[in-house]
Amino acid sequence: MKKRIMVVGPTQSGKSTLANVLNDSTRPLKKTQDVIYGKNTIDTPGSYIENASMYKYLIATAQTASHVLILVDQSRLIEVYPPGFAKSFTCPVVGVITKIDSALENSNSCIQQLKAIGIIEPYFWVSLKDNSGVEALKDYLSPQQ
Ligand SMILES: Nc1nc2c(ncn2[C@@H]2O[C@H](COP(=O)(O)OP(=O)(O)O)[C@@H](O)[C@H]2O)c(=O)[nH]1
Ligand SMILES: [Mg+2]
Repeated sequence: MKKRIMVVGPTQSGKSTLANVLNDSTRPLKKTQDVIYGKNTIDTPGSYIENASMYKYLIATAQTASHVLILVDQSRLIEVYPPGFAKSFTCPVVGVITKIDSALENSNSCIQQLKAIGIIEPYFWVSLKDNSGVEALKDYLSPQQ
């Protein structure tokens, strides 16, 4: 079975936008309670990380993933991830800070969150508004590596 990149994050953190970029697609950004399999990605609902009772679905879905991307939204500081959550996954976990075009003052808090989740660097800083940081992330995730 083909392994895909799983995208995890709270509602509105930019998961579906990032999935589109990783799929070179323009699927409409509609809110969904379902897992969406794209060409290269598994886009998960925000509710899966916003409710502890749903973590088991994230962990089960990650069984077929090549990587798990954990998104932290710089524009809106909220703490949804439990400490050490990265250890729930057997595949590599990658920290991605999204919406870096806004609220620069939050950047240190985003790093602290990723550390508390138990993710090791490098972290990837992306803005999908101006597509910054996307190529570095794509290169890191590409199968040749
Ligand atoms: N300013 C800014 N807005 C973004 C960025 N990425 C996504 N958005 C917007 O944030 C909103 C939520 O994005 P979406 O991908 O649907 O988030 P999801 O709920 O995590 O799937 C949409 O209106 C996007 O256009 C970004 O890098 N910068
Ligand atoms: Mg979405």
